[in-house]
Amino acid sequence: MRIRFNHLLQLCILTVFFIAVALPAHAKYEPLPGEGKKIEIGTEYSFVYQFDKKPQLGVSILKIQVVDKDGKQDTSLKITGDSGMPSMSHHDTGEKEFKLNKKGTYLLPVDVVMPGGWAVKLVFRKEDKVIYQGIITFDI
Ligand SMILES: [Cu+2]
Repeated sequence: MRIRFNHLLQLCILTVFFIAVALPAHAKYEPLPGEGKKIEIGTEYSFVYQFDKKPQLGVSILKIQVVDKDGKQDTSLKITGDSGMPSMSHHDTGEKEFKLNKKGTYLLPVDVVMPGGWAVKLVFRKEDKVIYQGIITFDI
């Protein structure tokens, strides 16, 4: 009896440990408000995002515009997006870099290959240092 109880206790401690480790890693991605809403990155930058059309099956383009604290457009950041279905890992694209167009808008194609819940995890870097992480979720 005593050994079983100890095992149970160990299992509990392990479970609590894994939850404590796993949750903050997940929570690092701030859930983003809707399209077109201004999102602050610290005090230096802010951005808005928008899809070229309401996301549907097929490729949608995710567009991001960054401005500095004076409201001037900024293209010095590196942005990556990892799109996939949180409920299944086999669609995950891994971190793909947004491409800048001539107008200084960051663009990333998001390929929605099946109906369900989708997420795009965004990472913003300034000189290779991560300054912001956010997640966009939507249902098709
Ligand atoms: Cu799927």
